Amino acid sequence: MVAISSGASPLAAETGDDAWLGYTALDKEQASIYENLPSSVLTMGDSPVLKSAQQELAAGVKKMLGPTLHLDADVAQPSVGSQARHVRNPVGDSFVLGTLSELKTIVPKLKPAREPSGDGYWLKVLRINGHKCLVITAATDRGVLYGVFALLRKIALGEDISAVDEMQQPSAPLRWVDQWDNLDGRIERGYGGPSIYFADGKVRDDLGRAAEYARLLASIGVNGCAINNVNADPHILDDAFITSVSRIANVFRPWGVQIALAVDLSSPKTLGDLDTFDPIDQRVAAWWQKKVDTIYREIPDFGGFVMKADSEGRAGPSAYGRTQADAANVIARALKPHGGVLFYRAFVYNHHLDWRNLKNDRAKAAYDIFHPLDGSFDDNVIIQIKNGPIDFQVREPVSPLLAGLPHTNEAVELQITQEYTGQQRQLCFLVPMWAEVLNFDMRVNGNPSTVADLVAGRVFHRPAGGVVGVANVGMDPTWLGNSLALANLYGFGRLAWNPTLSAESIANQWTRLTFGSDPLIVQTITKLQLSSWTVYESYTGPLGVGTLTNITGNHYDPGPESSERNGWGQWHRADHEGIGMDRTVATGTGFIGQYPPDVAKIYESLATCPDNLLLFFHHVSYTHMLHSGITVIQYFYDSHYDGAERAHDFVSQWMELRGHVDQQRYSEILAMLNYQAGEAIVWRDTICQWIYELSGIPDQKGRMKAISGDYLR
Ligand code: GCW
Repeated sequence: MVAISSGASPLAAETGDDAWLGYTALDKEQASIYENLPSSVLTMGDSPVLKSAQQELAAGVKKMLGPTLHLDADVAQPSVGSQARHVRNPVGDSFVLGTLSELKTIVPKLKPAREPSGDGYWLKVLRINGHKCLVITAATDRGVLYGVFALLRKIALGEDISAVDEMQQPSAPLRWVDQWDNLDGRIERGYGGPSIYFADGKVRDDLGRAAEYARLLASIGVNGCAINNVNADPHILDDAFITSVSRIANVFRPWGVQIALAVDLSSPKTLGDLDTFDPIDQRVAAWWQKKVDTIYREIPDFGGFVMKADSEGRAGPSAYGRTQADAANVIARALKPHGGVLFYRAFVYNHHLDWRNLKNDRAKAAYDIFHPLDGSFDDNVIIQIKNGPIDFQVREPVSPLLAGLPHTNEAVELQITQEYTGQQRQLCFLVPMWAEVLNFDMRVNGNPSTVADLVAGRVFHRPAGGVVGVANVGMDPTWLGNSLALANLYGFGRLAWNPTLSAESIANQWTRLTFGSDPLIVQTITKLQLSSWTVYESYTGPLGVGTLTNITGNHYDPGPESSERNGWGQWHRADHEGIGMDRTVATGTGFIGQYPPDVAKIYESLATCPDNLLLFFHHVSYTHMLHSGITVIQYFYDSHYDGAERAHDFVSQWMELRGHVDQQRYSEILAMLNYQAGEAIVWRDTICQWIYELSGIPDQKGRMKAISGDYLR
């Protein structure tokens, strides 16, 4: 039985390093339901992952409840042969940590209703040798570690675990994050400080922060991390560099997070001494094999590679007239004997499209290129598909390619770093968007088939697949640049594990784990987070218009004309008559025809296309009437004014928390929200003025006069 003590003041300064793993001490009343928890831990095995599990459990219980758990190393046991270091039976009430096969050595009759497999775990209260035990078991040590984090989360959230019996299986086997870190320490589209891995072209000497990151990732069930930019520097594969990368793998290993590298297809030529990188050349295949063998000698549990080819200036198989499958397979075959996988990105498109041709459409590229290759990728290739057909805009439909690869493994790529959604200088909680994406029903063959089911391989019975998030955390104490943005990383992992969780429950949990359970804090932050995506959308890109940001520059400020008259293909086609891209089959680019028929039917017709994606799929006049009963142009004005007002309101909501949240986070977030309120006005005025000048139709409510006076007549 544990003796409960209690603790820390909720107003103590917080830097944010611990993120949602602060394990704030529970107050006496909250802690009282845990009085009967066991006071020792029996760990069945001594792998690094199990050791992390044991230490995490002990640290979490101590911080939240007070007592120090006795670890089994403290319990004297007679030693027998190779089992010398293992305690084989609980000697009192215990937490028992171990795989199911280990557990069965002491509880042979154990028969769970359903056995956990892969990374799944089982939390169960059991009598073993007459002792009450709280068992945390799984098929693998990693599953046990996930079970420990789940149990600690339950305690932090005040859930009763006295008779716990919970089996959890992750939705998809691969739940990875990508980091776009350059070897010089800068991070492409990173807004949380410099790289935690690299500085000045080398792996950092001090990898303490990387180890902390691995712990955070493990706590949300993320099992892989590609550590460098997909715009890959070939030097990542220098033999000497691989040796230093193995130090990163060493700090990740205890947390069950496999590391992976993004690689450049031209490496055999640019780094090696071949005169070609033609994927079907035998010398090229041999080069990759030798390189991969070297990596596995240094990093036996290496996860694999991520590849961006023929995209935004990257080398690709097109240089030799080969296909994306040729490129993927030559590398996948080198990884295969070692159990590695290749995430091959579907973000392949021509960024020199002729904008004058109204039939051209960047959104079509991924499907046009990859769908015909379906079935020709090896089974350790996973096609990594951005959630939308363009590029992480504030609102896009789901990429049709997700339903277009029945014979190929696939993963959906989400963007945690807020490249187009405020760059962590504005609040934009993306979990509601991702929940929509993962639960979107593609109606493959007219049957229910959500994106979550597709990427997990449940629809087409594929062996591998998953969810990837571009995280881009950095050295900033808050990891992502502001402490509220971290809810996106937390939510990513939770949704990747279980896509049926609601955005609300995730926001609520994250807030309690990060800021404690003061009801005012929980209510206020949850509400702010949940409204932030649609608020951001309303003043930066309503009605599915796509990006109105400065697309050729910082991807942040308003710059609606920068999308047009260039080859990047992020067109909104706004002119004096109307706005939107006609992507219909009937009169437009035909993009809609890439969806399964049930979905295509909804988008093709103006009568059924949802308002929030109208301009993504249709070019309409400014006076087109929305389902909501107002015109497109008036919606633009209303949405921008309403959005700016709601962003302003974030400030007053936050100010309710003065004296409740520690001063440091209070002031930092207040400053951010104040700034956001100003930015929202800049957006509102820029976009309203732009669209007014284009359309010549004034705001019915006359609001723009107040800003711009006679200039707008
Ligand atoms: O969104 C775009 C970004 C690039 C990025 C690219 C990609 C890493 O602006 O910075 O490159 O997508 O996803 O490859």
